[in-house]
Amino acid sequence: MSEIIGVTAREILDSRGTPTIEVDIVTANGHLGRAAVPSGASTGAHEACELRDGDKKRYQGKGVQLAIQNVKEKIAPEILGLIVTDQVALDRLLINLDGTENKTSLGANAILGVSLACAKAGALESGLPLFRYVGGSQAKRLPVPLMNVLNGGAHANNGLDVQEFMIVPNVENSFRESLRAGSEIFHTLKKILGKKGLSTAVGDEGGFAPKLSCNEDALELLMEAIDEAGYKAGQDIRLALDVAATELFDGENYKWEGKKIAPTELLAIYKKWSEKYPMISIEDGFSEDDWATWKKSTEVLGSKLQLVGDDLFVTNPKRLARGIKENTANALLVKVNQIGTLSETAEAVSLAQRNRYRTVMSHRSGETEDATIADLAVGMNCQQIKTGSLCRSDRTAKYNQLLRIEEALGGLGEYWGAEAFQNW
Ligand code: 2PG
Ligand code: MG
Repeated sequence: MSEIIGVTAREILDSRGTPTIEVDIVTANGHLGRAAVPSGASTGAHEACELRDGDKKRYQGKGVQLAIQNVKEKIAPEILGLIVTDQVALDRLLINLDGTENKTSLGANAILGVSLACAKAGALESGLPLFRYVGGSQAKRLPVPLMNVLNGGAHANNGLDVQEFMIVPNVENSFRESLRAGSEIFHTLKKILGKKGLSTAVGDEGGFAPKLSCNEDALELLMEAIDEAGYKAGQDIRLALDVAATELFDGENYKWEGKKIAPTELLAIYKKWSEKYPMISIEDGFSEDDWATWKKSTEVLGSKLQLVGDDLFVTNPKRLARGIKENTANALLVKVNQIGTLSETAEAVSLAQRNRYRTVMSHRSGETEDATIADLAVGMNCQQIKTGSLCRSDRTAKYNQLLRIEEALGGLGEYWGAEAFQNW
């Protein structure tokens, strides 16, 4: 295995047209690992720091020149000469070099770009596809996708409180066929929206973003589309939500359809929906620091529903450890840029899996053509992946990479299917 001989970074544009950082790492054997960093809109307060320039004259303050400077001037001199496959040592070095709790000194975007580019160069150096390099010889399971076909919240301007209305396919116990089902339902939904005179323009994650009169109308639309596409809701397809409730919380109540409702009222709505619809998973049903309601909701709904902590855990092993100790939530959303290195991501995933929390590898609403998370989902044996809708290349790039992985595995690949959930 050869050493790192080149490190560089550049400013590129993400799917929202906002700058982000891309890092290249070159090895002595001539391999090039390249990684681009994603960016959220509904970010949690406890996430690792995304360093932006704040210079209002460039990209409205969103430039990433400082992060790039940190890669070139502070990180590169420290990692040149390291063996590229020593990922844990490299990540530890980056964490120590930064020296802060939330990576505020170098920026988690700078650090993550280097960490992932190194992993990709390491995979090439080893002659392995990334999922194999990360997961070893036994990595062979394809995750179930949670497909965000109707967008609201911070990802659209249609006034819907819930950020993501998702369909969850488990068709013919195959990733490929489940993807096909998702696409067919997506296109059927488009026709239905058109017939009803509703907008078919899409939000940040490629899902439709029509103006509806209430959140439940979105669930009804999904049920209609599933049926009309020829699938059975509750059998082939289930429903999932990301409420992103941190965005709705004022410290006491939740904003809901123009009113303010108490946490217990919101919990009652989820309970009603879970009885009325084939709901399988609710992410961020409550705010990131509303631990009390989170715990209560786990008592009330946790045996029936998957309850996913996103802003609650921010892929941080420390916050996840608290959740495990306090019986709060039962699944972890995994976002590489919430924590900032590959090794810490793997640590969070492993902690979740050892404690029987399900793991959902996830994109951000601001993405790029980089499809690394598809490989990480398989490599880290995540039961599920959340990577948006069935259109827009920033989203389909990840599905397409999963198709390639499925093909590479030949007959030996397995779809997580029903087993991905506590009770499909
Ligand atoms: C989420 C994500 C991704 P964002 O809340 O789960 O869907 O959105 O990247 O805007 O935080
Ligand atoms: Mg979320």
